[in-house]
Amino acid sequence: MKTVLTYGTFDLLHAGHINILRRAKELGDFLIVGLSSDEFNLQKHKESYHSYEDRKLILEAIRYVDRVIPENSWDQKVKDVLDNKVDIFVMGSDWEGHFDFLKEHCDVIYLPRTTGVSTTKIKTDLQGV
Ligand code: C2G
Repeated sequence: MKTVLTYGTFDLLHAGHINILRRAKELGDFLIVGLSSDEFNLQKHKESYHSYEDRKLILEAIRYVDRVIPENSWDQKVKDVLDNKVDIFVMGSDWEGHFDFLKEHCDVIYLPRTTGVSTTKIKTDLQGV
């Protein structure tokens, strides 16, 4: 069994999120998502609309996602990869190169971001609606 791991906030779920989750799952058999906690989001200078619990509920309803674990810090990835026997780490191309340190533990693949959609754009477009 080939285990894939990815991370994110996944707030206001959109096609870009689904595209990366689908493509990540296509690379293996079991997809684990490290979901940013509300507290960690603050470290990423992000504030999500949905709580961690709701974002987790939504992710767990997606056919591509097999397990959701909390992402509480920048420093947990190596442990997560080892603890979960991860074969492939996947992130969108906006993170190209940021996680190459994981290459000694697993394959690291950056997939092209879906253009034209983002949580920030959704929030901006809906302002004043
Ligand atoms: N993504 C994408 N296309 C978009 C928007 C997002 O492919 N139009 C991808 C991102 O590249 C990322 C994933 O969807 O791989 C989740 O995106 P976010 O929820 O914005 O997560 P991010 O803030 O990038 O958090 O430790 C890693 C961080 O937790 C990543």
